[in-house]
Amino acid sequence: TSKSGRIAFDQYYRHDEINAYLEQLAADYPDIVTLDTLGQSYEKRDMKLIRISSGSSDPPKPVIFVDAGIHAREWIAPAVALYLINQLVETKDNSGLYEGVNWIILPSLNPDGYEYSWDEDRLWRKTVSPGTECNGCDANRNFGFHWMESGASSWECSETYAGKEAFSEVEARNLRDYLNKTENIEAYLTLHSYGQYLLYPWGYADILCDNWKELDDLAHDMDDAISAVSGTRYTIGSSTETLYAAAGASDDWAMGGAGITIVYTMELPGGGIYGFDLPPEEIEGVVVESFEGLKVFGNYVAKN
Ligand code: ING
Ligand code: ZN
Repeated sequence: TSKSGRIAFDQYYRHDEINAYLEQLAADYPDIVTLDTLGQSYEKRDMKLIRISSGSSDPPKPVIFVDAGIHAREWIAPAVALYLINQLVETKDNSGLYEGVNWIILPSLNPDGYEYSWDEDRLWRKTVSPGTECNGCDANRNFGFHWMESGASSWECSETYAGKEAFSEVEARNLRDYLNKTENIEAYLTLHSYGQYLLYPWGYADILCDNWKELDDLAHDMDDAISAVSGTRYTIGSSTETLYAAAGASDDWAMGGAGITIVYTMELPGGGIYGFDLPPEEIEGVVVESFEGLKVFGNYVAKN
């Protein structure tokens, strides 16, 4: 097993263990790490995030925001976020990656659903907020930008139930409020699985965002860096043209609501019987190759 710092990438971690790791980094690396919280989930779990910065803020640096775990069952996503954190903070060689940019990383955006996927139903996707007939809402259909216009359901029991109203879910509201109040966020990337896609807006309709060509080019550079490690290839394009139309996703809101210009949904590789249950022994390969893509992403934001 490989252990870099005090975390290993041959297993998945519970929400509490993820938070404990972030706390440990804040204690051990106070010069570059500060902890913050997005707020609490429906079941009052703390949604911790970590800011990684070399300190000097004059002139202010662009900020990259990365989240993972909005969908409970996509366990490889928090693992990739943790590896990104681990490599940025605990590997001296990587300090150049936060010279020109500040990173804010939130590894567990749907902690209640994530814990439910450990304890009750491995394939749980949604939040756990109670309904009448069925519980939970697809938080990635709950954001208030062209909400419910496509690819989302008004039926509570659907896997893509968009909620009673936009931002019905506290987790989505917490992300909205944080992105709104934080200055200089120039890039947003949300980690999902599976299928190996690098997707950019728009997801709500078959329309391309203004800077789609820039996003397409950068995604190809990220894909090249990933495939150089292992041969893994990503499919690149807008969410609608590449996968399907779906309104209310966090990436569309990051661009359309928060005004962030460099925006991706990254669908990591799958594995196991259902695709979401990548075996623990395959975590390492995925986190290592994905990090190469995230480096390209970070360096681009730092220089542009
Ligand atoms: N896929 C994303 C989903 O929420 C997506 C794909 C993202 C579609 C953004 C449209 C917009 O359905 C997974 N695996 O969750
Ligand atoms: Zn997902």
